[in-house]
Amino acid sequence: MKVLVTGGAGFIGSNFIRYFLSAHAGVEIVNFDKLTYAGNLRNLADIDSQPNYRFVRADICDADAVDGVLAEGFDAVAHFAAESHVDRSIAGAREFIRTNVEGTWVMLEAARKRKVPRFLHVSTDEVYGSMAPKEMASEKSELAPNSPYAASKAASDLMVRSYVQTHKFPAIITRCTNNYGPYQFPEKLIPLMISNVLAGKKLPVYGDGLNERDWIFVEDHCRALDAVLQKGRIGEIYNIGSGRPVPNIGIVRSLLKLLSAPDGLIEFVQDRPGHDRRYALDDSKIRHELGWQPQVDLDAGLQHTVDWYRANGDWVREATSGEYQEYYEKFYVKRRATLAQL
Ligand code: NAD
Ligand code: TDX
Repeated sequence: MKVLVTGGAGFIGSNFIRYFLSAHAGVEIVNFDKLTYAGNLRNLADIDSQPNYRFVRADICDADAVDGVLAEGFDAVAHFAAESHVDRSIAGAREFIRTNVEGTWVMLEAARKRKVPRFLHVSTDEVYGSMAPKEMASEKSELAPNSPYAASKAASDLMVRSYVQTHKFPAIITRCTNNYGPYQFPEKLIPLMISNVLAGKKLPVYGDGLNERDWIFVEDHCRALDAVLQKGRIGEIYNIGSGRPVPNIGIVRSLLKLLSAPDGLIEFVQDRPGHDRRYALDDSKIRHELGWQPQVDLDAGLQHTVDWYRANGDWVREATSGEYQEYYEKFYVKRRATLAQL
């Protein structure tokens, strides 16, 4: 199976590539990524010289670049590339519209022309908006996005749907809850809190800290995506979650405990505008239909994540200083040139 992964230098994409290459023999992956601030090729440093993996630096909005790669022929596209941080979408939504909406359309159009047999669109629970206490969103729930990020993802989901309906395009949509784990950029709640504790900084908790998120360990998400890619039904949507929403303050206190740091580091700060109170998903469809279920419980996943950030101080330092952005020119290009000469 040859898969084009977009956004593979980001958090979930890089975990997916590592997982997919180790889970299946004889597969091939091309990683297509623009390397925005969120793209870090260091995430794949351990596999970037494997012969069944290749990186292409390009923008999904560049139709010629996308078509040029798809011309090679692929069995599937796994489309992760997106602007993904809610706070950045509040500061400015332009890139979210460009990459998430226009970029997804470019991908769909190119994949349709090249007759790609399977297209996995990786989306989010945020498209359903905020849930009331005890309420859970199923795949049939209405879309009610509240942030510009969520609205851009909902728009991309609807564009995918239109290609399925109009062009009989073979796409599947997944909507997952909040991911955490190794290689997550320290702007998102869990890696930000861990790296702030390690740097002796305060932990900014928005509002009253009682907003709930349903955290899933990134490898469980990758396993779910693999199952959908292999066995999911074309035209369907699959929710993916862990079934256990937790208030943010609970997560922050658990991290402090694991890091043996005092609660006094917590600082309640001004709330995020339009801050969704609660995300919760009914994911019984993927569990029943594809036999998937999460394998890593929250305590074990948080422990593993804290251990990883502690053991990878260089990665954290480079991610925080911006040094990681030099990795492509300084190391990746050179290493590939050396390998090509051998
Ligand atoms: P991320 O921000 O860590 O990575 C995004 C990647 O996309 C980066 O490598 C970046 O360089 C690349 N990219 C951005 N714009 C691009 C463009 N125009 N062309 C090519 N590449 C581009 O994101 P993530 O957290 O890994 O999320 C991946 C996908 O999963 C996104 O579609 C996101 O909406 C979705 N998702 C994320 C979560 C979560 O908790 N992080 C949960 C559910 C769904
Ligand atoms: O400094 C912070 N303090 C804080 O209290 C940050 C960065 C976040 N928060 C809160 C806001 C949210 O309630 O923590 C919660 C999680 O925040 P984020 O990590 O920014 O994630 P969220 O906004 O929930 O969105 C995430 O999950 C769904 C991903 O960023 C999205 O890409 C994904 O689609």
